Amino acid sequence: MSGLVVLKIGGSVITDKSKPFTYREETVKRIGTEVFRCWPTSLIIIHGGGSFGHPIAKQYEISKGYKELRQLEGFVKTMQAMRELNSLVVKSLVDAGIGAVGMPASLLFVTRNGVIETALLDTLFAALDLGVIPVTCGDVVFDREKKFTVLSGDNIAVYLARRLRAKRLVFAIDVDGVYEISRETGDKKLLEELDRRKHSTLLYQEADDVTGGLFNKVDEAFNAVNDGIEVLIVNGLVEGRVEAAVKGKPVKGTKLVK
Ligand code: IP8
Repeated sequence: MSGLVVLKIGGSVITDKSKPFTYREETVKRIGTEVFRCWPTSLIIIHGGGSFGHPIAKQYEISKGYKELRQLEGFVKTMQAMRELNSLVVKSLVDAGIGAVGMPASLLFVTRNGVIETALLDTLFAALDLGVIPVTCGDVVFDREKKFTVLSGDNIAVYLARRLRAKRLVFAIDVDGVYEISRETGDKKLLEELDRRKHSTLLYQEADDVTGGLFNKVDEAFNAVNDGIEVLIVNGLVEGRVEAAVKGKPVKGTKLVK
């Protein structure tokens, strides 16, 4: 699908991560209007877990897989929280005038040791074919080894971009891109371009996310870069950046390069 763009919107953009279950409706509606202006670009949207999915998944240690009975409660509660967040995101996008269809990832993917092994993508393909936007999310999923795990929206975004041969993969996060932080002075410099070698030398802030934060996102995204997909990381909290990135126009952010 040569014209396809995959857009991952971070949980820190769509929720306030400092307060459980705090949805940023106005932000998602504003991103929705930007996405609306990208029509007729073929698009898949994936969003993160933010203050809906991560606190519960962390509390019940869902990423470790099934160890004890009490985790089942955490598994279903995390799934419930992500369904709720997915519905809220889809509603805001529809309010912005977009034909958006929610598809929680727990129904699309089965993993083995956290890696996607089965992807049931018929409904996603049908939606794309119809010209409506599939909206999936990081989620708890069934896992063939661990019984269950957490599948990050970042991994889903890279998987779909590679499998569907997208032309561009855009990550909307809550800062301007990837920064180089000086070990001596602590000064921060936004990297307009980042290659894998440099990535392995950078200091990344310790992630509070159960799925590994910015390091995991960038590390995983280099697999898409290797496949020739353009990968951009932009600030989703700043008006206009998502639109420019999806359209392939010049934009402040970090481009991953070989
Ligand atoms: O925020 C994680 O997705 P991410 C989803 O994209 C859950 O890493 C359930 C915590």
